[in-house]
Amino acid sequence: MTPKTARKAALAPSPMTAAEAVVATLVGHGLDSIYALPGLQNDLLFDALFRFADRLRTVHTRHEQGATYMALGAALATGKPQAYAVVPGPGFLNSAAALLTAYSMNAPVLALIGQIPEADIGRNLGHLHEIRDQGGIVKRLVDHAARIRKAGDASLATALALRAMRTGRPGPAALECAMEVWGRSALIAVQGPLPIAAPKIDAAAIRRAAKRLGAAKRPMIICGGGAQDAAEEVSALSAMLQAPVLGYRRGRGVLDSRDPLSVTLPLGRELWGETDVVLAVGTRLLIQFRQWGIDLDLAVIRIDADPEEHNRLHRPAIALTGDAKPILRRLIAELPAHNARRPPRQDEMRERQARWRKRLEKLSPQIAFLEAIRAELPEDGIFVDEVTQVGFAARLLFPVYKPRTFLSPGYQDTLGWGFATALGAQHARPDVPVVAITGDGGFMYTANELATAILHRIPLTTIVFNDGAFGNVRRIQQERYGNRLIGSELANPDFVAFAKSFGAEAVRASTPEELRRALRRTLANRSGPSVIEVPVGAMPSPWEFIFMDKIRGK
Ligand SMILES: Cc1ncc(C[n+]2csc(CCOP(=O)(O)OP(=O)(O)O)c2C)c(N)n1
Ligand SMILES: [Mg+2]
Repeated sequence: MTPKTARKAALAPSPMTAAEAVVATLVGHGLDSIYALPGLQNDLLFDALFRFADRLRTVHTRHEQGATYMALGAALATGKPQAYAVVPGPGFLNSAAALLTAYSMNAPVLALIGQIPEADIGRNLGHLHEIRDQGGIVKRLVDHAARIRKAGDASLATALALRAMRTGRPGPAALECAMEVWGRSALIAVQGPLPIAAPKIDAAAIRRAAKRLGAAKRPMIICGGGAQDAAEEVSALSAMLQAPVLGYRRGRGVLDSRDPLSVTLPLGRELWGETDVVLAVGTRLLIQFRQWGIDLDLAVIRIDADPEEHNRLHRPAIALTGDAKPILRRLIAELPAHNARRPPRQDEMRERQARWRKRLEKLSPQIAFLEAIRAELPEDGIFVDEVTQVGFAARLLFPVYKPRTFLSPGYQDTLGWGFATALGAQHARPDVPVVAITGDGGFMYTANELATAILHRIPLTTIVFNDGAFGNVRRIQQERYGNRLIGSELANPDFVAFAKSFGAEAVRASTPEELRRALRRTLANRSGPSVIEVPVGAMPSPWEFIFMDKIRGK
C-alpha cells in the first residue's frame, strides 16, 4: 500500500497488513518519525515502514535505549506523541529504563514491541528473544498496553493507545504484535484520532478556588511538568495574584525566569514557609510535603489531570481534575470578582532572589559554565539537563525563558538519559538549537548514538564535563564515608578524539570563556553533531540547596 492509498483508506476500507495499518494510523495522527531498531520479529513492520518512508521517517539507533530516549526527547520537546519500535525480549528490556523515565515524566511515547509467533506466546519454548510474560512486564511499565491479535484490530488498537497517551495523566503506551501477525491482511479503514473526553470542570470548585485565592494574603503557585502547556495562564494568574511561581526541574520555563515572580527551589521553600494558599499545577508536591512540611494554616489547591494524585500525600482544600490550561482559564475568569487589591511584590522578590543568588555563588565553576551556555543559547533554544554537577546547578539557577526549553529527567533522575534524549529533541525540533550537558559518566551510557547523530545529521551540541569520575558519588564517599572511594573513579576516552572518530565536530574548552567561543561555533554548525569536552575538577556540593529542612509543621 502506498501512502496515497493510505489517505484514501481513512475514508474507505482497503486491504492492508496489520503493520501497514499501524503505520498508516501513526501517520494519520500526525507522527512524522519513528525511532527504531530492527530485527526478525519486526521485519514485516519495517517493510511497511519502507513503504511509508516518505511520510514517516524511520530513525534507527545503535541500541534500543537510544531509540526510546530519542522518542522521549521528541515528545518532551514537541508535546506531541512519538513512537519507537523494538524487538521482544532483549530489545524491549534494553528500552525499559527509558520507558520508565517516560512513564515518570508523563511523556506520550508509544512502544511498538515485537513478539514470538502468536501460537507459542507463553509456552517457554526457547524461541529467539522469547521472554516469560512479556505482556505482564510491559503492563507494569505503562498504563495502557495491548497486543494486536488480528489485522482488522491493528488500526483501532493503535488509535486507542494514542488516545490513552493523551487521556487523563498523559504517558507512554505499548502495543505488542506477534511476528507473523504484522503480515496478516484484512480490509481496514484507518482509524483517525479518537475524541478525548475531558473531565467536566467543577464550576463550584472553581468558584471556591477563586475565593480562596482571592482572599489569600500571600498566595503562591507551584508548577510541575503538567503546567508546561499552560504558561500564558500561569503567567496571567501570577500577575493577578502577585503570586511567586516556583518551578524546579520539570516546572521550569512555565514562568519566564526574567519575571521577578519566577523562583526556584531555595527561595521557593522560604515562600512555602510563609504562604497561606498554594495553587499547585501539575506537580506531585513530594518535596513540599515530605521535605518542607505542612500544617493546618496552609490551604493547598491542586490542579491535576490524574484524580488519584490529589489525595496521595495530603488532602487538599480544593481539588480540580483535568488539564491545567482550561482549568486555569476558568480560574482567571472567576478571580477578579474575588481578588483582593494587591501591592506589587516584584521588588521584594528581586531583593530576595539576589540574596539567594549570593549564597548560590558557592556553586562555582558551575555558574560560570551555565552563564556561558545561556549567553550563546538563543531564547527558544532547548537545554537538556543530566544527572551531573552542572545540571544540579542548572535546575536551581539556569534562566529559562520558554516552556519545553528545559528538559530535566524528573524524579527518576536517570543517569545517562541526556545525550540520546537531546538527540530526539533536536531531531524533532530542527528549527531551534539544542544543547545537552552531561558528565563523563552519563555521556558514556549512550555515546554510541553519536553514530546515529552522524547518519541522520542531527545538529546537537553536547557538552561533556569530564572530571574522571562519577563525581557525585565520589563526593558523597569523600564527605560521608571517610573518603573510602569505591566504584566512582572512571577511565575515559579522549572525548575529542572519540567524537571526531565518528565524524562529529569536537573541541576542548577549559574555561567558561572558551566554552562560550566553542558554543558559538558549534551552534552555527547545522550539518551534524558537535561535542565540547570541558575538563573539570571536583565541584562544590549543591545538596544543601536541594535537600532542605522542614519549614512548616512539626
Ligand atoms: C541509572 C542511574 N544509575 C545510577 C545513578 C546514580 N548516580 C547519580 S549521579 C552519578 C554519577 C554521575 O557521574 P557523571 O555523569 O560523571 O557526573 P558528575 O557527578 O561527575 O558531574 C551516579 C552513578 C543514577 N542516578 N541513575
Ligand atoms: Mg563525572
